[in-house]
Amino acid sequence: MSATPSTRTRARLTRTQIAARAAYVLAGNDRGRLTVAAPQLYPHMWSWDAAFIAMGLARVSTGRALTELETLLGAQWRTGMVPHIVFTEGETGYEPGPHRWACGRVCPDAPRRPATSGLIQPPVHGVAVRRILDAAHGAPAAERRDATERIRAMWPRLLAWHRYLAERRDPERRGLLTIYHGWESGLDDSPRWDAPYKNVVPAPEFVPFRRADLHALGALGGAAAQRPSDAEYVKYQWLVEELRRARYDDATARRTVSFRMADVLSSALFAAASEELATVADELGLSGAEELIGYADRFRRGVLETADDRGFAADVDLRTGEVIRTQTVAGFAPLLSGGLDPDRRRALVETLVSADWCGHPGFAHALPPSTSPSSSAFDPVRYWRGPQWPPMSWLLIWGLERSGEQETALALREAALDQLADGVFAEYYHPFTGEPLGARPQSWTAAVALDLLA
Ligand code: 2M8
Repeated sequence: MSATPSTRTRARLTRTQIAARAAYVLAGNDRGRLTVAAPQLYPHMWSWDAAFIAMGLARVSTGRALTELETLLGAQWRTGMVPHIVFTEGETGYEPGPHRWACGRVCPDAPRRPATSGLIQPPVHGVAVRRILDAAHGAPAAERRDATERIRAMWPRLLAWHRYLAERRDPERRGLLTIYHGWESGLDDSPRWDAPYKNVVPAPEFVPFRRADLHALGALGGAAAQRPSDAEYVKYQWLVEELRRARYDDATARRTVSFRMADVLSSALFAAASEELATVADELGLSGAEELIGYADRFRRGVLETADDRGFAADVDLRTGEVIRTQTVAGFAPLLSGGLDPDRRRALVETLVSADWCGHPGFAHALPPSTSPSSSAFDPVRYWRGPQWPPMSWLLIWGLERSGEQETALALREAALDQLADGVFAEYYHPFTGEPLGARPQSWTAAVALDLLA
């Protein structure tokens, strides 16, 4: 057992203190034009972290929030792909680092500088843009004008990103995004990927490299049991190798990479972000609103087609056509995409608050665990296999609000703020003890705190 005191004995911050400390954390992790995801464990910019960070920064300065997105979009590939990592120069503490990805060397579509990874992450950036514009509405005129101009300037890149996803990651127009790596889902070692990872078998001559993550977490006092296992990590590394051999070309990757899943959660987020961006286009008189609404409709339909009679959604293994049903938080994707009929929406919300999920009587905070405690795959400390993740709580609160489920949204918001009152801003939390786990301070955790308080 860890020596960390339980939430019951740890000091609790007031809401004002949470906000002040969260802003302080973001300032500490600020490297000028980007905010590192977490100083020791993730000393670079991550794509979906950057979107959440921008939402939090928007509560402090919409200008600084936009800088975050500009930095990320500045690393966009010629195809429109927004890479999952933008590497900060001179920082060698993370593996796989730039030399292992070798994107600029093997793929003509990748920028030479900055160095990036060759994967994607969930496309929540449009949600951030919408929220920055909303925050700008309440800002002084000069700040508002600046925000509007900068959103206009980044618009072609945002559209190119959505086009890339719709065209290259869903060429068969199922309304579901293809991913080639669990890392692309953002929920790296989720039980969602256990079955497909069985088919990922590194070549016998493949030599796995040193796991920098365990070293960094160890320095923070965290245990290896909080991270994905070694057996999984070898597969993660092997998939990077397969993608590099495919020169990060989507058509080649589709044929050669041994992991090809339709990710229901990313698809729901893509539908939602497309819808949000369409409202930005309308408001600012920008092109593409109809196209974006088209993506929102197509991907919403794709998500809902995977849902069972309680509205619970599933991923699809595109190599076999098999629908993979797991008891993970991704099942709530329809609350993010919207579009469920009222009966199934009610049923899904009831599932969410039931004892199998947020309402487990032993939980320190009634928040969504990454995996249901009733699943045999549940592990309360291991990464995306059980712990509660603040950005995931944020997404569900946001989705519930958009779906008109205000009461449940409010209850989750209160619980989330209660969890964050420990002031640690941890990467994830033990659902039963409330103990902070993983990296700390984690930027997106601080960012969602700021947004929840706004
Ligand atoms: C985690 O993923 C990275 C790989 O992308 C890692 O474990 O090294 C995930 O939690 C991911 O969702 C997150 O964006 C990233 C940085 O916070 O860390």
